[in-house]
Amino acid sequence: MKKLDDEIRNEGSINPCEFTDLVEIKQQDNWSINSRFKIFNMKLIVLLNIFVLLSSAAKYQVPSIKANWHKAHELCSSLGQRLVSIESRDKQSELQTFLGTSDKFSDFSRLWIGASDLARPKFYSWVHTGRLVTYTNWAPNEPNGVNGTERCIEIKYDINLNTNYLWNDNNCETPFYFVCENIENNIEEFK
Ligand SMILES: [Ca+2]
Repeated sequence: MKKLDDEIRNEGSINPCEFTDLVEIKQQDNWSINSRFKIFNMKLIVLLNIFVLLSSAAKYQVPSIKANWHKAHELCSSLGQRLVSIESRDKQSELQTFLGTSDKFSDFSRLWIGASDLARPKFYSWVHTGRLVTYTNWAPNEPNGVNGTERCIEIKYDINLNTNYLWNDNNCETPFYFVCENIENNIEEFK
């Protein structure tokens, strides 16, 4: 009877060799879990970046046509959008991210944005809201209003320049590509 009790008691025990194997399996499991966690994090980061790009791509567009500033304003309106406003550094950064993915954007790009001083010389305002331009990203020595003919704002990219995506006032009649953006239903914008 004692022999039988000993056999039953020992049935659930683990000999030293089996225990070593289990520790190795446990370590392998931990490594596997850590690796899978890292891969999951990497996938999550990639997905978030794709989401940001798709979100900005859906918000902005560069139509496949060059137009003077006035026509650009009309065309954006006809698309249910507006010529883009850039009211902050964050918005400027967001737009730059989008432009880098646009097929109309090249190493030497010039695009109209929605500001001019047509309403009042030397006082730039956003065409969609009439608000004065406060945040600016002018290129050096701009706006220079050459001969009084440069009244509309473009955003410029030149791969040879150290600084880019800077603003310049230019002749409103010059045909450039332009950036339209969705109109946000934000009543605060008009207050
Ligand atoms: Ca200029």
